[in-house]
Amino acid sequence: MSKADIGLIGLAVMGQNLVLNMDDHGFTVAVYNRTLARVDEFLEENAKGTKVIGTHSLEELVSVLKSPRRVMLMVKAGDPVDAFIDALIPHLEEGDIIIDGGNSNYNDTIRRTAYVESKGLLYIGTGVSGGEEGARHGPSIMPGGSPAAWPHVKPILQAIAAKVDDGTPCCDWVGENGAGHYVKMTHNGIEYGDMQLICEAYFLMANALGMSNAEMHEVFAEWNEGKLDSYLVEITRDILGYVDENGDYVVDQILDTAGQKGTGKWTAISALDMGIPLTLIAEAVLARCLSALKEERVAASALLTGPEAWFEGDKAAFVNDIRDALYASKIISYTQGYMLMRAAAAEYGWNLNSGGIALMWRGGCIIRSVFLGKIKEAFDKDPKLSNLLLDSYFQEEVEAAQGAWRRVVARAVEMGIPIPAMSSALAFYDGYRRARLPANLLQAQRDYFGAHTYERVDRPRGEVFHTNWTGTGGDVTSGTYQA
Ligand code: 2AM
Repeated sequence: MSKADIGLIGLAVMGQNLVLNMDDHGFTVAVYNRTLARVDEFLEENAKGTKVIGTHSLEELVSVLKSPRRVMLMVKAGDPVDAFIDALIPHLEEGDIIIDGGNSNYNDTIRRTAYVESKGLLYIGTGVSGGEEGARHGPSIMPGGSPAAWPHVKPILQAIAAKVDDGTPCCDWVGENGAGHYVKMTHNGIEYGDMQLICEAYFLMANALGMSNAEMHEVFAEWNEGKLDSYLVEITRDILGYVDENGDYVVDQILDTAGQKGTGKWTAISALDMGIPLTLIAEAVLARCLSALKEERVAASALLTGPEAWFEGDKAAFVNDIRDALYASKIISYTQGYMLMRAAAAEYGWNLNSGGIALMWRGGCIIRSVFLGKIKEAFDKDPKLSNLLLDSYFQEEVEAAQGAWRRVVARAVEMGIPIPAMSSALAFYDGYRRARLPANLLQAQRDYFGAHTYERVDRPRGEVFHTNWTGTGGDVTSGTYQA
C-alpha cells in the first residue's frame, strides 16, 4: 500500500509544522520520529483530522511511500543526519531521494551528496527559513544537491513555500551538492548583520538621543512603511512597544548578552577562507561575542573612561540620519553577502542564480523585505552583475544616504557609542571605492622583513621585485618564510 507522497522524520516543531503545511496543500505525509511516543502524540493532537500517516519504524515509513520515495529529515544537525542516512539506505531503491531540511553545514551536505549518490540514491540539502510560523504557513526554501532529484521534490517544496505578491514561490533550485545549505548559511549571516544594524540604530536613539521605548516604537513603525520595510524592523517595532502585566517594557528586562548557534560564524569563516572582505557580518558575529563578556564589561565600565556626551542639535534630523545610515549599511551587507556567494560559486563549481536567491529571500524568511525586491530587480537588469554597489539604483541610493551615514558614524565616535557594523560598512565603502590603498607600504614591509617581493605600478601584473632594503639582507627572495 504505497500512498504517501513524502515521508518526514523528526517531529520537533519545525518538522510538525512542515508536515501540516504539506497536508494543507493536499500531500499525504508519512511521519516517523526517534522517540515513538511523539508520533502518536502528533497524530492525536496537532495532526488530528489530517491525512498524516504515523509509522513506528523506518521500514514501515519507507513501505508506505510512493516511488521514487522521498524522505525528508528534520532532525538535529550533525551526527543524527548521518545516522538516519545510514539507517535509510538499506530500505531505499535506486532513484529514491533523501532530503535534509535541517540547518546542516554545507561541507557536510557536499560530503553527504557524494555519499548518497554513490549508493545509487539522490540527495537534497535544503535550507528552510522562517521559523515555526514560516514552516507552518510558508517558509523560504533553498534546495541544493543532486539535480536529478529536483523535478521530484519541486511540486511539494514550491507548494509549501511562501509566495511573493505575484504568486511566485520563495523556493527554487539553488545548485549542486552543498549550494542550498551554503545559501541558507549566507542568509543567516545576513540576518546577523541586519539584526546588529537595527540594534545599533536602537542603541544610538536610546543613548545619544535619550529616546524612550515608546518613541522608538513609533520610529520603527514609520521606518517599516518605507525602504526599510522588513520583517526584522516590524518585530523590532513590536518588541519596543511590548509591556508586561506590570506595565514594564520587557526589552529593558532582558540581559544584554547575545547567544548564537553558529551559522553567522560559519559565514565569516567561509569568507576568511576565501579571502572575501565580509566585514559587516563578521562584525555582527563579533559584536555578539563582545556582548557575551557581560561580567568583564561590567567590571571595565567602572574603570575605563570615555566621553559621556549626549547629542546636541536637531534630534528629528538625526533620527533620519540614523535611518539612512542603517539603509546604506544594509546595502553594504548585502553587497558583501553576494560577493561571498559569488566566490563560493566559483570555488565549489555552483551555477548560482543571484536574482533567484533574492526572490527566495523576498518572502517567508527572517530577512524578508521590500529591499530584496530591489536586489532582484538589479539582477533582472543584469544577471551577471559583479557587485551590487555597481548597480545604478544602489549606487544612487548609497550616494544619497552617505552624508547622513558619515554624520552618524562621526557623531557616534565622538560620543563613544559603539556602532561596529555601521562604521565598518562605511570603511568598506571607502576602501572599495579607492583606486589606491596603503597596501603598497604593506608590501614594502613584507619585502623588508621577509623578502616576500612586490609587484610594481609600472610593470605588468605577476612580475615580482625585491629590494635589498638594509643593504645587508642580500637579493634572495623568500618563497616560504611566514611572519
Ligand atoms: P526525538 O524527538 O527523539 O528527540 C529535533 O531535535 C528532532 O531531531 C527531534 O525529532 C529529535 O528526536 C531528533 N533527534 C535529535 N537527536 C537525535 C538523534 N541523536 N537521533 C535521532 N533523532 C534525533
